[in-house]
Amino acid sequence: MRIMRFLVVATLLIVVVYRLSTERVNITDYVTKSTSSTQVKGTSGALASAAAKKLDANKDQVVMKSENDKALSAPYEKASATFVSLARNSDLWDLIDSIRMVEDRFNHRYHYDWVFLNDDEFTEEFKDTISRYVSGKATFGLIPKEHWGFPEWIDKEKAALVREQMRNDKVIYGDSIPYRHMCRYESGFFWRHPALDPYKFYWRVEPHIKLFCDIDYDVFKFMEEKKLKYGFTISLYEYETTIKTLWKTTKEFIDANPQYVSPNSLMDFISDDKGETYNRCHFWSNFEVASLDFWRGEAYQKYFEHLDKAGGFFYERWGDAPVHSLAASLFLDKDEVHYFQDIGYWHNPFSNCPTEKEERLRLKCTCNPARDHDNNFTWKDYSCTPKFFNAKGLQRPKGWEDQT
Ligand SMILES: Nc1nc2c(ncn2[C@@H]2O[C@H](COP(=O)(O)OP(=O)(O)O)[C@@H](O)[C@H]2O)c(=O)[nH]1
Ligand SMILES: [Mg+2]
Repeated sequence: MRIMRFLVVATLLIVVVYRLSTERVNITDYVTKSTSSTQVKGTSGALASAAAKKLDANKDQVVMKSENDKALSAPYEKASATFVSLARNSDLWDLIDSIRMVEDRFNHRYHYDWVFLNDDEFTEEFKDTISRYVSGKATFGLIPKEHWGFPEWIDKEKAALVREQMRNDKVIYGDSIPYRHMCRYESGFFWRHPALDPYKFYWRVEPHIKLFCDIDYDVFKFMEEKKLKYGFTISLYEYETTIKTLWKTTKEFIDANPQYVSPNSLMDFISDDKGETYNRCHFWSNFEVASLDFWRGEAYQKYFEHLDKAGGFFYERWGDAPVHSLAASLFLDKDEVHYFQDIGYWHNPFSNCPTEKEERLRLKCTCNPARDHDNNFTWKDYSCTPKFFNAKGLQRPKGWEDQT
C-alpha cells in the first residue's frame, strides 16, 4: 500500500517537473520573469516624491521558473522607467480597463512602476482599487496648483471669447477650460512632478485604451539600448483651428535658437516645404514611450517657456501632441524617434495593428486590418505614418498597400 502511494506521488511529481521544464519561454535580450511587487499607497504631492525616491526600481531579482530560464540566472536589471497616467477620480474604471490590458500583454513579466497624477486629491477608493491591479509600485501624485491653471500673463477675458467662438464653431474641446489646463500640463509640467524624479523613461497610458498584441520584450530596455528618446504608435493631422499660430511661434524660437535644431532632424515629417509651413503632422500623444530627460533638457524647457508666454494654450487650443511632436521632430536626431509598429494599440477612434499577418499571429493580436471596427489606421490617408517612413527612408512592411 505504501509503495503504491509512493509510486503515485512520484509519478505526479515527474509530470509536474516535466511540464515546468518544457513550458514555452520566450527568451529575448529584454525578457525577465516574475519579480517582487510592493505597493506604495496613498501618497500624494511631496509625500509621493519621498515614497518614490525610496523605491529602488532597478534591483529586482529574477525568480527562476524553469530549466530554460537558467540562461537568465543573473539578476535582471530593469530600465529606470515607469508608466504614467493623468486621471480624474471619475476615470477609475476606464483606467482599470487600460491597466488590465497593459499588465496582461506586457507588465506582468516586468512589474514596472506606475505613477498616477491628478489636479484633485485621489480618493481612497481610487488608490485602493488601482493598487490591486498594478503589478509594480503605484504612486499617487497631486498636481501643484501653479502647474494647473491660468498663468498670470494670460488675459482671461480674451481666452473666454476664444472659447465662445470655438463653441460656436463646434471645435472639439474648444470651449473647455480643463482640457486646456490638461494640454498645458502634459506639455510643460508632468515631467517636473517629483513622483517622476526617480525615472528616466515613461510610458503614457490613458483611460479606455486597448492593447491588441503581446509585447514580448522589455520596451523600456529597448529604448535605452537603442538610444531612443521618443516612441509612438499612431500619427495624424492636427485640426488647423486649434494651432493657428503654433508654427509661427515655433519658428520664432528656432530662428532665435538654431543651435537646438538637430542637423539630422525629422523636419520632413512636420513640413512639406523644408520648414516654411507646418503640415500638421503629429504623434498621437495618448500613447508615448519617451525619455523624461528630453523634456527636462534645456532645448525643450526653453521652447515650452516660449510657447507658454505666447499664450496659445489659452488663446487657441494647442494640444500637447503637436507641441511634443514639433519638439521631437526638431530637436532630436531622426534615429532617436521610433515607430512601434508591433504594438497593437487603440485609442478612440484609431488603431495601430501590425501590418503583417505573420507578426499578428506570432504576437497573438486580436486586431485584424480587414475588419472594419479595428482596421489599421497606419496606412490610411489621414495617417502621417507614411510620411514618417519617407522622412526616415524606411522600407514599408509587406502588405501595406492592401491597408490604405
Ligand atoms: N486629473 C485630470 N485629468 C484629466 C482632466 N482632463 C483630462 N484628463 C486626463 O488627460 C488625458 C487626456 O484626456 P482625454 O479626456 O482622454 O482627452 P482625449 O484623449 O484628447 O479625448 C486622460 O488621461 C484624462 O484622464 C482633468 O480635468 N483632470
Ligand atoms: Mg484620451
